[in-house]
Amino acid sequence: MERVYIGLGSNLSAPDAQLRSALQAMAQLPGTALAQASSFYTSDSLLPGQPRYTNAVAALDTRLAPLELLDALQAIENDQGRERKERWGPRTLDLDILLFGDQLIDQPRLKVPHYQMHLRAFVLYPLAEVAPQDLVLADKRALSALLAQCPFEGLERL
Ligand code: PH2
Ligand code: MG
Ligand code: MG
Repeated sequence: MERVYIGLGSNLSAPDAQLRSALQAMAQLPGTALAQASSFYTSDSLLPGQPRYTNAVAALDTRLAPLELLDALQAIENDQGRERKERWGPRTLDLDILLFGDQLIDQPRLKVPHYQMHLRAFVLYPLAEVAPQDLVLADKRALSALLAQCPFEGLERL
């Protein structure tokens, strides 16, 4: 059993409802329990000209292997109407594996910890709600140190 943190994001088709559906779908995955979900936060898209995002982070306990979980999350994205056109395009649902226990994963389909999580307030602040205060990432960075370098600026907690 591994404790896994998932970043949820949506900026199309009623984002808050998309995140609620995704939380329910993740809770029903085989060998997986939803331990906790953060508050929802809104922020501008990193790419200008797109609708605002709603983001959250979920803590899961799972017996799935990393690539099995990735497949399951992509199936949920697809079920909720995700269209994969341009990279970073607007999306009904984005589910990113942020952390997978204390595993460092470097595979073509999956890199963990998520490569840009340290730059993203919309990941770090909801993660801090559901993770232990003294969380250290598999690459030895402390969550508290990442938060200290990432201003809350631009985030609105719902
Ligand atoms: N995701 C992106 C691009 N830009 N901006 C916000 N605020 N939240 C996101 O989740 C997000 C984004 C691509 O994954
Ligand atoms: Mg993604
Ligand atoms: Mg993403």
